[in-house]
Amino acid sequence: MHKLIITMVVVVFALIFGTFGSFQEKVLACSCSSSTLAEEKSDNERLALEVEGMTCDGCVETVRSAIMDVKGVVDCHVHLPEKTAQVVVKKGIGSDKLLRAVEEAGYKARIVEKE
Ligand SMILES: [Cu+2]
Repeated sequence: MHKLIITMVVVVFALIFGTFGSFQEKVLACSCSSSTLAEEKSDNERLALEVEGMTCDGCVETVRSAIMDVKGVVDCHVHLPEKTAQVVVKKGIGSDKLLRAVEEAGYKARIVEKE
């Protein structure tokens, strides 16, 4: 009789732990998909442009707004002393669009670095 009770207790525990096991899997699966979302958020790439012809802060602002107007551009920092523009774009955005935008604003640009 005691053996039967012990067996039943073991079976019940096994069932509980079995359920918990799949529950944990579900929780893990959940956190996995949320980390995929986080990766989608950082699904950007950085481009460094060398910009020719900038002489003052006005130029910097012109170049910056020209780049920011390009669809897919997330962020842009233009540095006058280094004559560079650090641009964060959504992956898959052609860098030629950025170069064209800068040229249309009256400056020359080329890609110096791509991560
Ligand atoms: Cu200027």
